[in-house]
Amino acid sequence: MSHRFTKPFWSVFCSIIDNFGDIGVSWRLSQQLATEHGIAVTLWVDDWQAALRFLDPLLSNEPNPTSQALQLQGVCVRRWPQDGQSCIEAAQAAVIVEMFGCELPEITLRSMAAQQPHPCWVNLEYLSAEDWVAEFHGLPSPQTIQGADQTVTLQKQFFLPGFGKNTGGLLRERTLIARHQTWQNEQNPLRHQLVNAYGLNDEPKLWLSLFCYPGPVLKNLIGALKQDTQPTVCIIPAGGLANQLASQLGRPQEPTPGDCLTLGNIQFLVHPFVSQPDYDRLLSICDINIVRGEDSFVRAQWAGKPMLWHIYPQDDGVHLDKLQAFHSLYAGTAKSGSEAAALACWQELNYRWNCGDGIENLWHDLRPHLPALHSHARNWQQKLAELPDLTSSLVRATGFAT
Ligand code: TRH
Repeated sequence: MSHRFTKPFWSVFCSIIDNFGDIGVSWRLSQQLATEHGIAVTLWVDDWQAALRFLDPLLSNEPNPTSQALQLQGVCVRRWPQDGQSCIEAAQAAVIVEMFGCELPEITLRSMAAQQPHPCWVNLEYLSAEDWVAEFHGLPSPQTIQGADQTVTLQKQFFLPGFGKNTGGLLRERTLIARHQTWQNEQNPLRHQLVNAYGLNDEPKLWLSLFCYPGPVLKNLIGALKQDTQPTVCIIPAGGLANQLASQLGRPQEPTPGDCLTLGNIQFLVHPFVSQPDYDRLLSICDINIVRGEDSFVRAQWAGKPMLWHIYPQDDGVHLDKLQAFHSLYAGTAKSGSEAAALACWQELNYRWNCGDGIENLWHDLRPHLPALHSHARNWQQKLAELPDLTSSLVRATGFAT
């Protein structure tokens, strides 16, 4: 497919359901389209205040409280079209990306139908390691739009991220693997900066980052970690998760960035919510990353370090099928008997933990397997990096390859 647009303009629509996963992925994609593919992108977000909170670590100035748009790193971030004019403007794009099946404004749809040629329309879906992803990736989904005087059928295309070559792949910036290499070469000084910043007395032996959902899983994890006999640090973002941790440790006050909470041999360092690149650096220098949702889960894999994944829980329990699909794929690439044994132990722990069970014994059993898990995580990172990255695949699929 080729396009008449010389300076392509894309509209990316993001509805922020909860947390920062939806905006996290949408921002990453938009930014990569702009900086690596020279595409003019407008990212439309429905929850403007949540978007500002997420982007805050990247902003040099406090945004004007009444503004509805900002220009950041080559991306125009705008408040979801509120009036007829901006709905029409949003539709004047060469490509419309609907993130995670969010519903586009009615006027935008009608305006897309009125354009010749119609914009290319893509629904970028959530990530899953399940087999059906390869079958559904790229399929068209005809949409009937009722225009002013006629009915028009637009083709919406499914674009499904995934771990295999017949999927849309994963978001990966061009320099990401090299940046991890650099951070890991500088791991000791980078860790030392944190030791100094938090005034720790001992150099910890084990470094963890912790970003799971609040609730019983945190309690079960703390129950397991507190048995550790060597000095451990666990870096946790300020907010709901750190508040639950503090209340479980019997601290009356909500912790703030810079606080350090101690439990036996573990020191929990309360960290500010940092920018995505700074979060990548944190993942790079930890021994185990405990991540969640979609984006932090993918970023932990790019860090090439062992991880635990708290999958986004769904009421109908389908998340456990998704979890097991990923386990099979990940553990299926073990390169030695020791990696296979490590991954069997890891799988059991990660599954039981996601089911809300206690994991004290499993955590104890996992610890000697860390070197094998690390070597597997590095191989997995390299294997994934052989696939095309999601943004390049999307640009190609829409006919804008440079
Ligand atoms: O936001 P998440 O919990 O999960 C999402 C949403 O809940 C979404 O509705 C759901 O559908 C989806 O999961 C499956 O977690 P996730 O995806 O890891 O997103 C968090 C983002 O925040 C990610 O881009 C990483 C980023 N982040 C930072 O930039 N700085 C930080 O300090 C931390 C801890 C995270």
